[in-house]
Amino acid sequence: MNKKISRREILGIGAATIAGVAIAPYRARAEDHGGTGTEYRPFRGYNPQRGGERPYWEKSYSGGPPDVKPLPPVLPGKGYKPVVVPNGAALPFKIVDGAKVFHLIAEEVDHAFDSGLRAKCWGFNGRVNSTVIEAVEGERVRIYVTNRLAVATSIHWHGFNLPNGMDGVGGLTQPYIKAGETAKYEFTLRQYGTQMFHSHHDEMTQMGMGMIGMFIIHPRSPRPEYRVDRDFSLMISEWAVAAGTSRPNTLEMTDFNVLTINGKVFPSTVPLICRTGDKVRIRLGNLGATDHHPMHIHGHHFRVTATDGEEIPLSAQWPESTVLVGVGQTRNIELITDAPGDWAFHCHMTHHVMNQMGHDFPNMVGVNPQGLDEKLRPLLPSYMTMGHTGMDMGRMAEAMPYPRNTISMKGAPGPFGDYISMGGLFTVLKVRDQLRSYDEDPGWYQHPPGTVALKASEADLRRDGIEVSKLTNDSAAKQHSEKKEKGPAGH
Ligand SMILES: [Cu+2]
Repeated sequence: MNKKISRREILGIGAATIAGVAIAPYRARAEDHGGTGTEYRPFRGYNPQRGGERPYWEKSYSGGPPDVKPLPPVLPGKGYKPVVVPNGAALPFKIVDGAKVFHLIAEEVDHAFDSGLRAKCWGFNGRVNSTVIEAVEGERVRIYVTNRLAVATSIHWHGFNLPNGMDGVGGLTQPYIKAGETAKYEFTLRQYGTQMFHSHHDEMTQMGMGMIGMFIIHPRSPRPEYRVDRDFSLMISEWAVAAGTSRPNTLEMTDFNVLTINGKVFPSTVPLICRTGDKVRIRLGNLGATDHHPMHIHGHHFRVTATDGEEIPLSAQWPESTVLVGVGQTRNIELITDAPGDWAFHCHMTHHVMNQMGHDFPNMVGVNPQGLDEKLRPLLPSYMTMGHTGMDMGRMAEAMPYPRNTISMKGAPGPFGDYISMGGLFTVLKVRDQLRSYDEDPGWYQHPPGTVALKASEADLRRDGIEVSKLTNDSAAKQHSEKKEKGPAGH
């Protein structure tokens, strides 16, 4: 968890951009780069003054001439602040004749979900689930897709207003991109918001193998409130990787055992590092196969500010600490990180914060396995009944032999010497008063004295009349019923 994060991982700016390769002058003239219709006019967006006057029926902004004249390209750091992609990076681009040119390469990737679990997945440009395309409203984008897989594919731009023939549904709106071929997509971004892209050919296999990504479009003329200190992009997905195997099973429909953020399970998810008082946006996308994920933050509340790329008027936003991100949906949440600490941010489905969980076990909770273990040991010397103490297996896992290519169901050593009994769809929001840099993990939170839940002292127990030595199951029940009859003490 304390590894140094490279600046590139954090900034997510492509190498070509940094090196300044083939970048045209910042202010290219609009008429230089394609499109014969009228010039694109930035979406007015939500106007706080006009918020309540939205008509019941409103155009979806998808209509209009598909060949609008684009606006000049904008560079990261000049017209927008790049998103932060934990465990990933933005795709490099170059600018040619006023268009932003991207090269997406679909290929097999030997992917590490965690240090102990690798699988042959399919992804883009050497990454799985964590290659982000980032652009600005009104820009012309030209995206080459090279298919280095052994099978055909096509790429869909999920949530985009674009010409039908650029929509990327294999066989419906375009011919397949066959093995070895390179296709060209080109359109003008007539919107802004958090969108996604994914394979739209044999989806069950190809998306299940990892062919998904986030596509962030920044507004051309952002309102002052759009500016944040931290802008995170998190893609959620789910996988079925049986212990000992090295390929995701894309036939699985319900029993997923590897739940990921940007392709990683906890504890390999890079934490979200913030300063106290930062304005923070977290963009969440879900392109898993089946499951919706209620993403829950600790110690804070947020507002859901955008759904599927459309902003929610301020008057319609409400505070939450859990946002449901359904399959195929994006949600933007915004908050001020005003409480220092190491705060959990995770899916609230309890089976989704486990790693490589198998579900075909008998229920052993509360069973005393001693006799059974003794009987079986002559036959199987290393036999150990599992599950009778629950699934708190972090430490036990260290002592037990593991099948090849598996990871502990949950667990990472924490700051108190105990395991953090979480895995999967779990990350940590690290908020600090002082940070050397956003790019460096600040380590575990140093709690102010007296602010950690520790074992109660004898003095505490005595002062508050908490008698634990005399408690039996019966006396606990008796105390409870006495209380009910008499009402709360002192009344
Ligand atoms: Cu979940």
